[in-house]
Amino acid sequence: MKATAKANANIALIKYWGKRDEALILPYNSSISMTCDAMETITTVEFSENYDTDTAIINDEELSSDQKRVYDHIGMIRKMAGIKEKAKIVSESNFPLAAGLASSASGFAALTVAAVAAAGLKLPEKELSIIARQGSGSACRSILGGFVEWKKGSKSSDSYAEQIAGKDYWKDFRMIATIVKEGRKAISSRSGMSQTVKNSPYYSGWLSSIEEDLNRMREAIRSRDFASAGSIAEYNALKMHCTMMTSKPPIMYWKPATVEIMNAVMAWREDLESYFTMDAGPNVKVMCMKKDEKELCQRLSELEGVVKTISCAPGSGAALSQKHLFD
Ligand code: 2P0
Repeated sequence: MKATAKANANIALIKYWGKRDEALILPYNSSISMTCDAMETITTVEFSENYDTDTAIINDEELSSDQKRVYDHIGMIRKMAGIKEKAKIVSESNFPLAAGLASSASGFAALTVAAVAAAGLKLPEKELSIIARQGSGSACRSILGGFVEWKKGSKSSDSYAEQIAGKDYWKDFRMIATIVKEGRKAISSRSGMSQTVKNSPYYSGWLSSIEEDLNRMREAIRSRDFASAGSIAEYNALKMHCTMMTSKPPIMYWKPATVEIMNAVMAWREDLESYFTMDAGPNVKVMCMKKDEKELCQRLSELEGVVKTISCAPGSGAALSQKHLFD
């Protein structure tokens, strides 16, 4: 059987950084994100007796068998469905991969929804989120649209994402992914967070400040308070990066252009209210309200190190589509 799904990327306002269980991908802390409408992955999965092995083609490149995560994920879903057929997977994203732009989030969310349907299963969002989480933690948030919280839970069955507010609740919120010249990241977030948990002296400080950030962010979203949401998100991202920079060896995702954008956003704030957040890569995501979107994109693209901007409004959760990527 064949099925196709679409999923948007998500950008965290309160970050996930560190696993208490690396096999099941259970996080040390809950996180909150916005699903982003302009960054999308489409994936078609077909299980068939005609295939001798699992194959995956991602943005026109075939994955080798040692890129195990995708094949492990398919294997897990195949086992759940009690089927034997091998799978063909074709996936396309409309934004740069592996640059701290949440490509694994939209990728594993789309893969989960497509593979579950192709395997003949019908599952509620909660179960899809639990499955997506085991492919890539942040993917559990991309199952849902709008503003989303991934509850850390106490075990696998209660660690999944729930919606705080739908995509139409705060339509004017914008997340502008600002792509810099330096490109792809040097160290994967998976190994980066594992090292940080092991040896950053500030990781305990990160964890002890999270509950307050989560409470304040939920409240800022519910009351559509942009100054609070932006400033809490910005400070939360800086705290996360400080835990990375103080691990051994240090993890430094920032490039000169990253710092240039952060400084510019702070300087512009007097006449143009915006806030920044960064993930496991050199690109910066800048938050603003719709009324300032055009002017902000213009100013960002005039900065020396900026290649392009991708402006996102709150987007939909993952969903099946009738348009397959192969016959
Ligand atoms: C986040 N990031 O909350 C954080 C902030 C990066 C920085 O989730 O190992 O690709 O597959 O669970 O989900 C990136 O981590 O890591 C991430 P795995 P994932 O968005």
